[in-house]
Order: sequence, then structure tokens, then C-alpha cells
Amino acid sequence: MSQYPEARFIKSANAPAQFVDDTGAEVAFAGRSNAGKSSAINIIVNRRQFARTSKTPGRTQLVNFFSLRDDDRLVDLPGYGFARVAEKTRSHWGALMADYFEIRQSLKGMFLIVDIRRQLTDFDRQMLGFAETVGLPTHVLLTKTDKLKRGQAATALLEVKRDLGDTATVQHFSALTRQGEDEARARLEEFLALGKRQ
Ligand SMILES: Nc1nc2c(ncn2[C@@H]2O[C@H](COP(=O)(O)OP(=O)(O)OP(=O)(O)O)[C@@H](O)[C@H]2O)c(=O)[nH]1
Ligand SMILES: [Mg+2]
Repeated sequence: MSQYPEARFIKSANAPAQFVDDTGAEVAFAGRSNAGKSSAINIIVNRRQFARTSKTPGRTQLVNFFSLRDDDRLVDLPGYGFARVAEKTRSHWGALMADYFEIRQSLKGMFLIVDIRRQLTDFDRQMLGFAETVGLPTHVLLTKTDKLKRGQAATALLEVKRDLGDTATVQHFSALTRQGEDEARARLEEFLALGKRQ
């Protein structure tokens, strides 16, 4: 059963005016296009095709708001880093993300989704930069762990840990085998609870 039986899609936004009311607590899922953001959300909420996944990178260019329960939300941010995209689209993405991180009072934490077979990209660092600027705690899901042998996965985790230093926590994750789902949910709940204490 889903840990979030009341979870539901609220709306997609293409501009700050369309963002949902800035109350309660929300956690944003960011990451390179095709890294597995929507798949990770589906595992955490335990519902297939809750957030739409796709084999075509860059399809989700909107900020997608989901309610987890009451005033707790999860936000699927548009993916980045795909090559065949117009400069205009890319600058729209940058402005939208800068606005989002700056404006949202209810934003309590960021999940950065990184394909374990790649190192952190410049775009990942840009997202880490946004989060750091506004003092946002960040947790990295090194996803698609199932694609690597155990030893390789362990090495990759250490490398990313070293790279991140104190800026973020990091864990293995797989939407295929569900590795790391409990740890991810626990971290998500920690972030949402941060909102309640403030
Ligand atoms: N093997 C494996 N495949 C995965 C995993 N997570 C995602 N995928 C696959 O990777 C592809 C992209 O996944 P999505 O979840 O749609 O990625 P996304 O980050 O939401 O992509 P955009 O919305 O385009 O930014 C899909 O074909 C998924 O089935 C995983 O943990 N293991
Ligand atoms: Mg997606």
C-alpha cells in the first residue's frame, strides 16, 4: 500500500503566477533530464505512472505540483541538460528555476536525482548552487544503481560523496529494484518536518 494514500497531482506551472499557494511544506525533485526524477517519485509514493515517466528526455518542461497529504507537497521540476533544445527554452528554464527557488517559502528541501553512471554535471552544480543560496538542505539520490555492479556502485557513491562534501547527503537508489526507497522516504519526511518546526 502507498504510504501516501491521499497523494494526488495538483497542477503544472510554466510561470511563477501559476505556482500553487505557498503554504505548508514542499520538497522539490531536480535533476538532469532522463535521470529518473519521475520514476523516483513513483517509487516513493508507490504508484505507477503517478508522475509521468518518459523515454524521451526533456518532455517535462513544467513545474509539476503534487499533494502528498494535507499541506505537504512534492514538486517534480523540469529536467535539464538535454542537448537538442533551443537557447530560448534553456534560458526560460534558468529563469523559472531561479524564481522558484527564490520565491518559495514552503520549499523545505531538495532531492537531486543523479544517474549513478554519470558524475555531477554543471547543471547539477547549478541546482546545488540555487539550494545553497537559499540555505536549502539537499539529498542526492544516485539512481539507476541497478545498472552497475555492486563494487562499481560503491565506488561511484564514494566519489560523489567526496565531491559534495558537506553540501548534501547522498544514497543509492533504484526505481527498478526499489533499492533505497525506505531511506529516501525517511529523508523526505525529515525535510517536510523541518517546515513544521519553523
Ligand atoms: N534501470 C533503471 N531505469 C530507470 C531507473 N529510473 C528511471 N529509469 C528509466 O529512465 C528513463 C527516464 O526516467 P524518468 O523517470 O522519466 O526521468 P526524468 O528525470 O523524470 O526525465 P524528464 O522528465 O524528461 O526530465 C525511463 O525509461 C525510466 O524507466 C532506475 O532506477 N533503473
Ligand atoms: Mg520526469
